[in-house]
Amino acid sequence: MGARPEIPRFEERDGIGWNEAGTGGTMGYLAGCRLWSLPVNQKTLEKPRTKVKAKTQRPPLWKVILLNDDYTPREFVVLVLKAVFRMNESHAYKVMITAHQRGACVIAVYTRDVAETKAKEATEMGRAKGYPLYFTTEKEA
Ligand code: TYC
Repeated sequence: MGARPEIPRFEERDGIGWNEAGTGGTMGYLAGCRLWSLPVNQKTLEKPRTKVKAKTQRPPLWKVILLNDDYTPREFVVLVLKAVFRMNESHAYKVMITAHQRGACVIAVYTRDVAETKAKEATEMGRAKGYPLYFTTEKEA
């Protein structure tokens, strides 16, 4: 006869991949994982033919936005950005001046909890000194 193919057949039935060996055995795969194997000959392909799609999802990110006002001293804004958002002097200055000139500036993105906590903390630092400094949050598109 000689009808048996060199490469074992692979079919999918009932969500299970069946990899039939040339002479000796059968292997079952479900979603790319080997379920069992019986003695097989050398021609059996061990590599799963189905790919498992990764289902991990990143959490949505939230922007922290700094709003300009006419009263908070520039140096104080820089101080808060360094303290709460761990910016160095030159980055904090650039962020402050962007908010000052354009009215607002997205300063960082975090998970929702972290963004809200930092925005509150930074706003509270201004409030404690009697400044209207304000940080808000917004979900990233
Ligand atoms: N506009 C303020 C001033 O001229 C400084 C300032 C900058 C305040 C950025 C808030 O988000 C701000 N003193």
